[in-house]
Amino acid sequence: WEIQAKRVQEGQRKVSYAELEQAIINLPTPRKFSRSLQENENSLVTIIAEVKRASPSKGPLFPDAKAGELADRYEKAGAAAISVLTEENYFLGSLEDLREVSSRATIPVMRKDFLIDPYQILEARCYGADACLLIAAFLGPTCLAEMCAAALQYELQPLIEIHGEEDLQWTLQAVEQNRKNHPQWTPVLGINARNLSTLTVDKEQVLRLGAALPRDTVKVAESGIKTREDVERAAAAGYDTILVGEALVTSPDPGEAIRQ
Ligand code: IGP
Repeated sequence: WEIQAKRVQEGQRKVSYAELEQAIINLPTPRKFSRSLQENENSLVTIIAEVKRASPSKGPLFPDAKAGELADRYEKAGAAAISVLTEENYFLGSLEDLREVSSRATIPVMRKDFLIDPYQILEARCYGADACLLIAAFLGPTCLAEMCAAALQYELQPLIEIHGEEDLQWTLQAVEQNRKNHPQWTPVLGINARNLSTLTVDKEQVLRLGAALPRDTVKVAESGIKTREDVERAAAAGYDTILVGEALVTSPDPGEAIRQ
């Protein structure tokens, strides 16, 4: 499947870049994503719980439910942060879902989409996001570093997603570059087990690449986490946090699934 992510052309923008920049001046400071992920009292890992209505591999998952209600359950059950898919074609998400979740949550909220333009980062901030996903393999080295700079400039913490050795190197470069301007920044780095072209999940890859992530970062294991054993293996491989979507949205009791 081809992701139709395009830079948002000026003519297509309902609101101009300058207007968004103006609008964020009056917004409250975003909630601290990395700090929340690090606040782990006595569980193996912290959890980013995802609001995902559908996926390209599974089709609709919970298409009619209310995003805000699901997010409430996640938060009550102890999730450290919430990820909201805003991609409309494959994941049936929306910026409205992001707004709804963010207006009710007290924990940090991340915009998850195939972001490629700083305009979308500003948009995320306006719809209440505290963090945003940046997919290294999708952006390439130069664009990744630029998007990372834009996110930090607008006070959003990026979760940089890595799939293999090459984009891991791009990520480490982007981190090093951006740390010069943001010495206090604690990078949040995720290894995604799902191959973006084949959609298959390789859990071994996550365990292997996890070892290559720098110490002073928050390490996130993403995709295909379903059982207690998956969680234990991620924790044993040094991950601080897990990102879980499908297993939670399809669970009869998402809150209980998190508590377990
Ligand atoms: C969640 P799962 O297997 O628990 O539903 O996976 C998350 O990792 C997955 O939704 C995801 C994703 C992405 C979706 C990871 N990276 C990038 C869209 C785009």
